[in-house]
Amino acid sequence: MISVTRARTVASVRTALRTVSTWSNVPAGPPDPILGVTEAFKADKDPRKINLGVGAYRDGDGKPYVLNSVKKAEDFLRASNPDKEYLPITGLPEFTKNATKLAYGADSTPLNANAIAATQSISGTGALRIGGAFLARFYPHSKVIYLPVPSWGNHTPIFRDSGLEVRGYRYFDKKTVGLDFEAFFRGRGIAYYIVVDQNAPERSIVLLHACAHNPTGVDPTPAQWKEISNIVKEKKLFPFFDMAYQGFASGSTDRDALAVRLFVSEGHQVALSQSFAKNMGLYGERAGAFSLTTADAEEKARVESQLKIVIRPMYSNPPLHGARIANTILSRPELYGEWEAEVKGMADRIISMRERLYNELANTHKTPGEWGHIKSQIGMFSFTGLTAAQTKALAERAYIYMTADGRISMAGLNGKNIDYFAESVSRAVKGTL
Ligand code: KET
Repeated sequence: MISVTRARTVASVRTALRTVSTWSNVPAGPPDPILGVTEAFKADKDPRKINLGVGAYRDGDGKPYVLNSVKKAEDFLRASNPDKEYLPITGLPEFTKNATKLAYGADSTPLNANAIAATQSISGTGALRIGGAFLARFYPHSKVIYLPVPSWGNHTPIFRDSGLEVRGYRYFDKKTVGLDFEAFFRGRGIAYYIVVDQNAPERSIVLLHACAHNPTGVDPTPAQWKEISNIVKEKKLFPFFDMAYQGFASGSTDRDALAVRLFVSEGHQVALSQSFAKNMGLYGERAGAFSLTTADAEEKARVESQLKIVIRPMYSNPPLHGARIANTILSRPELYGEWEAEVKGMADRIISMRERLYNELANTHKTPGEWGHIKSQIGMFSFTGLTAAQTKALAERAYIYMTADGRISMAGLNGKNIDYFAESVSRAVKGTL
């Protein structure tokens, strides 16, 4: 037990420190719009609570899911007793080779595989950050990047911190809960939305979600991608693809790479961010890749030399384990086959939840409004159209957590919680919660 005098001394030192501390002027920042939802969920003690905030897959019992192909790859790695040496600055060379093959296609003609400059990255976020920093330093034509509105909440801070100027292009139409058709058709055809900002300078950088657009779940059709490619070409824009969900949109990694492969075959040079967080369930392992298509092997070598100079002062070199797991799966045919089936299994479970949620909302509970978008949207998320007030009420009165824009991670729903969820949403919409 401490004495009264000692307690007083401690208290007065604390008060003094508070007034003189170097950090006394640091303002408290807001919680992260996505990861902050997980913090609020964890703090909630109600057994009925549901977390539909962060995009992380859950199995039919609501549990985090470690893929069998990942477990087998880890067994294989353990048996091979690998060392823990530093990786090269750009990571595990076989991993980047196999990761880019997954994105651009095994038959990468007309792309010369020896002309893809690539580096391992700290998952998709790290890939975007490296790409942003590289473009800010070396893209000769512009420092402006256009993001879809809305986009993943972290895109703006990533590119702003990379040294680029962030602007938005219209993407989503709140009225139809689909692609912004008014913008699409105004003046000039279906892909007009990319340049809907008439003042968008030629040669700006434009960020495109390769598949499973986050947060809207609304993707262009193949024909619309072709139009977008034409406009990008005409405006001489530079396309930067964020592919965080390859396999999650359709269940097929090949089909989900359509946009990237189309752009390459149409002669575009592209930048690409890849993540293995979602499609291999390697969230915390932070396995990803950043790549740029270049003219030839000599140019690739020059570009990679500069990627190293960007990366080395940031984090020196990337972590080993996740890249080893991903590479083992990508390079061993028996694991690759099992992984592809598991990706499809995850995508299919999400699609079945969409069907069921639609039925519950529209038919069982006769929820006011149009709910067809729950079924038509693609990928991990549904952009429900719920208002900020409704999402707040759902958290406070039904212990259901989602981002304030009404996005739900469909993977957080399962046979056990979907009825409670649908009923609560219905009551929130009717104002009876
Ligand atoms: N791009 C997009 C579009 C994306 O949704 C995410 C993650 C990432 C990149 C980066 O993921 P990484 O884990 O760095 O490979 N999105 C989910 C998680 C998060 O916000 O960090 C989410 O939207 O819930």
